Amino acid sequence: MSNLFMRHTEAGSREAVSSRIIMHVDLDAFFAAVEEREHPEYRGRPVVVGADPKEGRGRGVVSTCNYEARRFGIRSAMPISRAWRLCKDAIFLPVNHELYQKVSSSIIMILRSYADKLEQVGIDEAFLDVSKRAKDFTGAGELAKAIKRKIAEKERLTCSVGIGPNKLVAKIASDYHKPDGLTIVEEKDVKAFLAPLPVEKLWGVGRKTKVRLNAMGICTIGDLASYHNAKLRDEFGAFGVEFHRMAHGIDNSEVVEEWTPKSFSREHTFEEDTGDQNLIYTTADRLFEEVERDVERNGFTFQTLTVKIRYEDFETHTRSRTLQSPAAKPNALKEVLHELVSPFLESGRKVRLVGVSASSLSMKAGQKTLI
Ligand code: TTP
Ligand code: MG
Repeated sequence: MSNLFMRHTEAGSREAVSSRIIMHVDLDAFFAAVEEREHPEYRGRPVVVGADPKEGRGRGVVSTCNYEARRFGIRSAMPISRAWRLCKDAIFLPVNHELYQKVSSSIIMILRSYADKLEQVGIDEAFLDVSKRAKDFTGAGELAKAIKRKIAEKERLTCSVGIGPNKLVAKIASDYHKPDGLTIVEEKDVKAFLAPLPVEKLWGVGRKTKVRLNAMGICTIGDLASYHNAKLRDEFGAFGVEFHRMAHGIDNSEVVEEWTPKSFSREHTFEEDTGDQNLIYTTADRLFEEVERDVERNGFTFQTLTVKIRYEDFETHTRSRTLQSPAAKPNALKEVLHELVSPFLESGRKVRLVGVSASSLSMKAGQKTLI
């Protein structure tokens, strides 16, 4: 297959564009799989990585769990107490970030050796542009099998791979068959592949957008693709137009070599809901110091500071401030932090969780390191 094909542009003219072959690789049950690898005696048993369940009294959340635990209905981000009730016999483990980070770096290095261009998008996933490496989609499938073999051999882990003509399709394809999947969607099959999938599989369609789309009678990506473009624009503005393009499987975004994390954040769930303002401020200070250290260590500066508060009834709010210059002094930043926290405490409501995040990151001058 030639890597050149003719595309009809929106203006109706024809232009030659080079077709791309993009791969998305996502590790299966990443944190839990690493733990299983380190402790072969856990194999075959449900494993949950996250906060301490404290026999059902634990107040944090599940980071992830293996597929055995998923059979009990346990999922990422679920309260750990609920996970415990769903499967008391599961093996509950704390998050060992340092270890997962090490494994992640080694996997990214393996992936890099198979790609023309690689974009890491999270701790356990990456996009690979393999247009030059693979002659066609069949060749890309062989490449994916070689990658899977290499990861199994070197890191004793499995991953799921999606291959498509762009990042959007590749990402949806890698999620299509998990764990240990390989899904190849050629350009000619894109619309048929996407059509039956629920709309929330598309980028940017979160829970609220899904509800609005469903209310308009749009449940599948196929429904969205055949919906009036103009009506979508009326309802969602520029996003509506983008949704329509995505529903047709169009995505021209490049695989960008240098991935920059969007933010660094930390949060803390109190042992007991608290109205103790002193405790809330000192916890926010500690989280802020940890976040600042992460930002610094990874060679970034940040400009936006966000505080998250969850009240005892789970109502959650955030408040942000964008600073004029990124290099403010730590003490001045703490003042900003306290100004962000204080309005949340005025009502006297008890607080369950406090979180701090730093975003609008830029690379420090002269630095070229990535996580
Ligand atoms: P994911 O790739 O979303 O999940 P996963 O690898 O555990 O499982 P899957 O087989 O479905 O891909 O996330 C990668 C890691 O990021 C995950 O192992 C743990 C962490 N994580 C959290 O800490 N909290 C979360 O809410 C999610 C979704 C992930
Ligand atoms: Mg994963």
